[in-house]
Amino acid sequence: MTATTVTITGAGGQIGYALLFRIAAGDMLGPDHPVRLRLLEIPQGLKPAEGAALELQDGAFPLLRDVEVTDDAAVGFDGCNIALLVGSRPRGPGMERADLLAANAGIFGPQGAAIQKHAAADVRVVAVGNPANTNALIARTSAPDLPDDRFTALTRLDHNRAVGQLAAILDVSPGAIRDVAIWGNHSATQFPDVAHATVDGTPALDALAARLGGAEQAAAWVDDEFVPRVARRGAEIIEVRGSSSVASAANATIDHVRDWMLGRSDGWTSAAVVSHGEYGVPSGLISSFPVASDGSGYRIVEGLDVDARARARIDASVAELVAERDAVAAAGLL
Ligand code: NAX
Repeated sequence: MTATTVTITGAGGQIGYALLFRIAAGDMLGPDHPVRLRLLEIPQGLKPAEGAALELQDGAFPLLRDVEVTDDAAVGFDGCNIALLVGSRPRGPGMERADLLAANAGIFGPQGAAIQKHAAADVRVVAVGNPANTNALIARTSAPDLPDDRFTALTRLDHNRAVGQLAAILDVSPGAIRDVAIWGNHSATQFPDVAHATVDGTPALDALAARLGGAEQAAAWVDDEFVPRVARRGAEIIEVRGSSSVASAANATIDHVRDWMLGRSDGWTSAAVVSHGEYGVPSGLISSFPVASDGSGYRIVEGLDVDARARARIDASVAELVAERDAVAAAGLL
């Protein structure tokens, strides 16, 4: 089998370190699928990336064909089939949101252009670095010759967090839960939606009502505990752990790519993909939707009922995405 070339930006960082060994072990593309890794960093990040490359060698992974560390995007994206855009500029003290968007546009714009120029024709891209949806949009806009469906942003961690919370309250395995959805932005405005979710085939809302003593109690738990907890889980992890999510973010990135490349049979998942107007989300925005995959690409699950409360929450998160897009455009960066 031909090796797949996976480029990881920010590979010298924390999520990069958690990703590399799982990719090399075959967790992302399958136990028979050889991989070639390209670790793209900025000059300050080269040493940790080089150290990780030494450790990859020491892992003696049978599937790992080759590892290259570089700070040159032309080399890093050369022949790339899967681009994991993890490296980004974090928010510094006193930094305004507009400054953060601009700093990241300066990263994701050139990377999008380099992907168009140097990557393989079948390249697929996922933005992990925050603000992930808008960073993906910037990369997408900088690669106009590539199709829309090659560009995604990661909301799978939010999706997995939602499944984890449901599994915990219902005391079931996460594997029993299907068809949770994350809508909107990967931010505190996101809408984790259980309206269509099932637990071992039973509607999740019925299972919650049985567990919590009634439909009213179930609705209150969803609105007052579940939605805010999932949306703010990143902050909770920082409070408890003293550092942001790393292994769970790497795990979600692997889930996102595996389902995208290989397909999934057990219901839908969530990913931020380019809208073509589905569910009233403005065309061109990269927003999270429920998505299905047969391995040929992510497809937005259409035709779901969206009630007035869900509509309002989706609209609020999409309004934030529009504001991010407009801020970047106003600065001449889109
Ligand atoms: P780290 O600060 O540990 O690593 C970031 C790495 O990126 C550094 O090694 C840095 O040198 C490198 N880098 C910076 N600019 C670069 C560029 N232009 N080209 C290549 N590399 C570059 O952060 P880490 O904990 O790994 O997090 C990475 C990103 O993931 C952050 O933006 C973070 O906010 C984001 N996250 C996104 C999540 C999601 O669900 N979408 C969840 C986890 C995480 O918060």
